[in-house]
Amino acid sequence: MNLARLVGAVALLALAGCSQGTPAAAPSAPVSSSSSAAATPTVAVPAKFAAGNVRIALVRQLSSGDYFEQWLAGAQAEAKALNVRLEISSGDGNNDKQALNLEQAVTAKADAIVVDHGFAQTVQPAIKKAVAAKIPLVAFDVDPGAPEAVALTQDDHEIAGQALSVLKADTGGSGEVLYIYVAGFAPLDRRNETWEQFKKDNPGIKQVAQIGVVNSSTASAVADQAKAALQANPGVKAIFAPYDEFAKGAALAVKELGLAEKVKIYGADVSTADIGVMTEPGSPWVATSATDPANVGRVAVRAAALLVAGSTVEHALTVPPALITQKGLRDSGISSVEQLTRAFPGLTTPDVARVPWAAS
Ligand code: SR1
Repeated sequence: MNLARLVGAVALLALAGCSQGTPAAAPSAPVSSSSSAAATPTVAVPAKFAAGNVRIALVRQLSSGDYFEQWLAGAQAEAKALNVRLEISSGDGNNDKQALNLEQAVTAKADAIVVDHGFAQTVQPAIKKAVAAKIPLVAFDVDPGAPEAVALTQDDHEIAGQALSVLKADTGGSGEVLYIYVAGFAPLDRRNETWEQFKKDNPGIKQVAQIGVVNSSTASAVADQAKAALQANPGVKAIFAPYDEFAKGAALAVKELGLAEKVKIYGADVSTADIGVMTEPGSPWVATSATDPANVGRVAVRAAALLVAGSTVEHALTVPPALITQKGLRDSGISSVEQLTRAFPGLTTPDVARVPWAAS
């Protein structure tokens, strides 16, 4: 992709950049900014890292789906770069199993623990044990309930807000909407807060049905639910689906019912497969707001590594999203997350939990 095309891509995709809550109307050209410039190490590698003696336990609630696979790939790449052993477990959607895995990480005296998703009531008791055992802990997308832990999130209010800004522009702020949501997942709960406020601010928007399921085959389960909901509500013109597995399921339902001209989808997250779905001919998925999940996985491991080294890390770390539209993707010929992150350096956040002894 040449430079002129990249500049066009930036304008077309309306990248939110690094400023939370402020879609960049006129984003800067896609050259390295100070936040994305490669940095050379400023301090020596701590002995424990140099010796390969650092173990970080990654305790996951979920592992299937594009988002979670990309996130893990980023975490593994960062662990390799920092010479850290990443000990990975997943509850595979079973919260009790995740809690048990977390207890085991505490018992095994990991040097640090990253908790990836989970329900507060099932992980907080074991997080308290980690804190009592002085094991540093980073909690991604789950409230750790402990001020000693670092809480890492994406800016979920902004994710919902960006997608809904396109829904509002497309619908003129009125019409029947199908909403996809499952309560209890912290990022979805935060996006739901924005949706609730959006409905208050836009009384012409009518939520006619709510569906949703999170399991190991979320997209196909949601597709079945969405088909039924669309058949029961023929006036629906928009679907708010703020998780990419929801959006993929919704897209499948809309296409199978032959409604792609009439019903548009506003989602969250991005992957190469998602970009494929958004850009295929006749796709109803017109906008998504997303971080680069691999970058977020990298940030989680960096934050944990800093804590192991005794460095101070802010209690709350937030990764900003970018607004990505179907039109922008098509016009700029972007077909993969790799191309997307090249076009948008703001999707990579090396200054969030920067590790001073590592090159970035
Ligand atoms: C079931 S929770 C799914 C969400 O977790 C991450 O925050 C992703 O953005 C995804 O949408």
